[in-house]
Amino acid sequence: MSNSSGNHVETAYGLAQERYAALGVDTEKALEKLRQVPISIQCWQGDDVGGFEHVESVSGGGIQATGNYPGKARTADELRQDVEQAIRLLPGRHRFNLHAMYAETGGKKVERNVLQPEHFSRWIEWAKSLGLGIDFNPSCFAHPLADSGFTLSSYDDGIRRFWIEHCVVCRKIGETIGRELRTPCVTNIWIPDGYKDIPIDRKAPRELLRESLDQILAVDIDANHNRDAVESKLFGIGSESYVTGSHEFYLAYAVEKKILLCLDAGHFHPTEMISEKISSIMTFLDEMLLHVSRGVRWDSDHVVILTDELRAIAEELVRNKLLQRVHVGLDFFDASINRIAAWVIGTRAMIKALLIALLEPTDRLRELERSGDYTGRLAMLEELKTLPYGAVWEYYCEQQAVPVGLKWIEEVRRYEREILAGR
Ligand code: RNT
Ligand code: ZN
Repeated sequence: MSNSSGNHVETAYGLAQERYAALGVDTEKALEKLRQVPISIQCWQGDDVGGFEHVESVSGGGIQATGNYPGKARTADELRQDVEQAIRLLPGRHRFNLHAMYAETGGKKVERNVLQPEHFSRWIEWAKSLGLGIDFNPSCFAHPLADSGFTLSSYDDGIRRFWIEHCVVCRKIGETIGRELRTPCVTNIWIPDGYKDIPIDRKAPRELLRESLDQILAVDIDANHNRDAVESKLFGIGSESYVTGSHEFYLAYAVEKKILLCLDAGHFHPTEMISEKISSIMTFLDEMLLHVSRGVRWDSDHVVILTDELRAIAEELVRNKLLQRVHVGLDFFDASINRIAAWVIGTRAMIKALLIALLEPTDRLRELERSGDYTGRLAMLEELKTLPYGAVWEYYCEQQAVPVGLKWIEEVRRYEREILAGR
């Protein structure tokens, strides 16, 4: 970085710092807090939710990345190399969110219900070397035993048993990951189960799902190392009329079992926002997980950008002091643009949203609200939108020794020429 750009960033930061100080906001404190918030970066953006098992299956549980941008990761080594490149462009220290289908079995076929921690030892060593935590997910889709569209809520005992066993081994893997990396691993269960067309029995599959989950959670796992989460969904491709694991189902289940609830931003009606739900859920649960995503007209998993909803999510976490209790993970997969750029754009947007929220004079706004001055509240909220948070963001990037502004894309383009083009 040249001195002149460094000076420019610092000058702009100094001015911004004064503006915020006038409102009682300490920008240094905000950045100190921001540095401590990890974002869990989803492995599956790197290879279009493919995994490396090469199983034959007719259905992917409705999960499908669109696009065929060249250079996708074909092996775990390539995926690690790619995500390392993305991480070099992100300020702060983050986490990596791994799916069971990214196991490394040394060329041997290992069924998902007998996976062992050793099949993830290379991932764990890699994370250690980079100082990353890892979160984990059973892969209950893209498998012949998921082709019926049902897994943990299947009427077939054998199918159900297989997926119960898979989820149990995943919790054990999560426990090992958490212990090895000295930071608890959040293991999130999402299943695709549902019907394309109108069912006559909505209850029986839910009872089966409850029984399956009970069996999965009955296995004793150290909560210091592994935290269990369940992720709901409203509908999917091929499950338009009914999804067993609905929001109401998992909300009730998470409260009953005191486990984490996962809210995916794309898993509700298009005008229904997860930001609004966080405060209710956190009144009853100790922790939760977010899958920050961007649906466009449906659960399309577009790359996260700095939308009003993203800002609202960050505001809820900051205003209610939930940054320690709500785990922030990303869930998008776009194969129509450079996949590394997708990671960088989405993760940077999430960090920016958190920064903007941390720069809010929340105490003042709260005073206005409690004294009934709604005029003052609205006026201030509107005024805050044009404060110079961009200058604070650029200063943060510089401080963290990552490219300021659009400079990061030059790095991605160089990587595309030197590495991706050869694949
Ligand atoms: C699917 C869920 C789920 C997946 C990942 C790959 O609708 O959102 O979280 O996207 O597990
Ligand atoms: Zn999700």
